[in-house]
Amino acid sequence: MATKHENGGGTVLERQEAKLKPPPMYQVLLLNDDYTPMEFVVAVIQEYFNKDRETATQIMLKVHRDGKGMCGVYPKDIASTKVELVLTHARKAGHPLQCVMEEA
Ligand code: TYC
Repeated sequence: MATKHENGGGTVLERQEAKLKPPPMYQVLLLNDDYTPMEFVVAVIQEYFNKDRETATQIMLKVHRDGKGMCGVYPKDIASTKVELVLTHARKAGHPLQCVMEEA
């Protein structure tokens, strides 16, 4: 990566790797509740977080036991979109499932 600086006659390409910080990443978490069916949660984790059935089941059981669990880590806009898609899907199905993001 380089940036252009005009300097009279020519253009200088200046290195700037050291100035560029990686973008902040966000964990997407599911929260436990007493009403959303386990099977629905497993399907959500498979569909929206690209996990296989075994991994999705383990994440769901961790949420069920511990109250919350991480489904993935993404840049801010992708994490935000996943939260909205999961919440919309859950509400359409009539389930109170909660999905949140927090900086990793
Ligand atoms: N606790 C729910 C039940 O017993 C299952 C569940 C798991 C709900 C994970 C939400 O994020 C969740 N049916």
